[in-house]
Amino acid sequence: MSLPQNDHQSKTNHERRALIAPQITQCSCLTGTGRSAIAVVAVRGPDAQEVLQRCSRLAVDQPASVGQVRLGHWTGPDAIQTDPSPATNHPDETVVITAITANHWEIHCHGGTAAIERILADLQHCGAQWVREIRTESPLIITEAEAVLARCLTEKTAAVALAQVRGALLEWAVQWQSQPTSPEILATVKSEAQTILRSAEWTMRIAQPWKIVLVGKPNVGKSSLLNALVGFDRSITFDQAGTTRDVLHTETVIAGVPVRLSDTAGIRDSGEPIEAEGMRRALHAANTADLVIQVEDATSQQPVDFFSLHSSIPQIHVLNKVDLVESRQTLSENDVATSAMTGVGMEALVTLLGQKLLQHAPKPSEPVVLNERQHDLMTQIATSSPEFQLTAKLEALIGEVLQ
Ligand SMILES: Nc1nc2c(ncn2[C@@H]2O[C@H](COP(=O)(O)OP(=O)(O)OP(=O)(O)O)[C@@H](O)[C@H]2O)c(=O)[nH]1
Ligand SMILES: [Mg+2]
Repeated sequence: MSLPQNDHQSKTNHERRALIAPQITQCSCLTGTGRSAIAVVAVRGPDAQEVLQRCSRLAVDQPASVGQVRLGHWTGPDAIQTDPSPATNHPDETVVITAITANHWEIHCHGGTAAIERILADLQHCGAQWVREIRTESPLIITEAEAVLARCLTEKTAAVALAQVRGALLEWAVQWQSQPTSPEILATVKSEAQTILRSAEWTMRIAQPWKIVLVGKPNVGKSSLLNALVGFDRSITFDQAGTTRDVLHTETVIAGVPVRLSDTAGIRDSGEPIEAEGMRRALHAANTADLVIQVEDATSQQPVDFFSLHSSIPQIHVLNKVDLVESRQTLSENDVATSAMTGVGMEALVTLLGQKLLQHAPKPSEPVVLNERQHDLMTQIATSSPEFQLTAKLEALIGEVLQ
């Protein structure tokens, strides 16, 4: 079998990877106990590649590169690699092999206990140490990313955290840490740090749902729109102003982003104490939202009049009940005409919501900051003076290696 060659790796690359791989080669089953369709066995450490080469053969004999997913056969230790049916005690097992890094491999095999036990036994025979859970001597930057990844709710957000677990930000910091500091290097690092910070508002909160709040006058169709967005009757809707009294939440996913939608009481002049409290809560929810959907009634004879909220809060204006009007008013690019009743315009609304939610999202493989600590250090790097101690700040960003 052919696995990635080490000869292209510079010393820096090798050192970088050593930061996120255990010092001895270890193997472990990552999937839970009990039977399942597929199991995943991980091998990590300095001899991971060699151990795999002794036990398996790729279906296509071309070197596998990091990130590739390759079909292969588990032949067992030191079977004759050119013989498709080596005379071992076990028949070949079909597996899928992928290199997460040069020192970190995953074997996806049949989920039955026999296949898992055989693979783990073969790996141990070749010198890997079995552990219940592979604990790496990871620097803080990696363990922080692992903690965020564990809380991510969608594939899109998890992909961003996973890239950091695999070392995107670590590699960025190690790469510059190993360079001699010169004015040119400092300028490049500062500029790259500023680029990383551009997505910080998005990346620092990927483990929490984005707060989207619907506000508007009574009876415009806020609750109906929320129900149409989530696909079930979460809120009571009724042809009477003042139906919704409190703030009502429901969670869903829009464009791969987890969101918490909040329906609120309609805003109008009212002396009724419960309704007034509902309106106070509605405005508070709107002013602390990540995105506000302001709803107006398309049948209203009054000129369209949206509330003025804090200017930093992104907003979408929705003209609802368009099924009841003959001609629509002209809409700007942040406006959508909908009918919660017939579904007209709902797709456009979801598309616009997705655009707003993903406006500052990074590409999944980009280095990003995931928490306040990383953000503070990146800000110091991005705004540093020429005397600034770049290496020390990058070291602080990487953090101590946790045993
Ligand atoms: N024809 C039509 N009727 C709608 C539409 N959206 C909502 N309605 C109706 O309008 C009435 C009010 O809808 P709600 O969703 O309860 O309005 P709301 O804004 O939540 O009202 P409050 O909770 O009182 O503030 C209900 O009878 C709905 O069925 C729409 O797009 N078209
Ligand atoms: Mg309502």
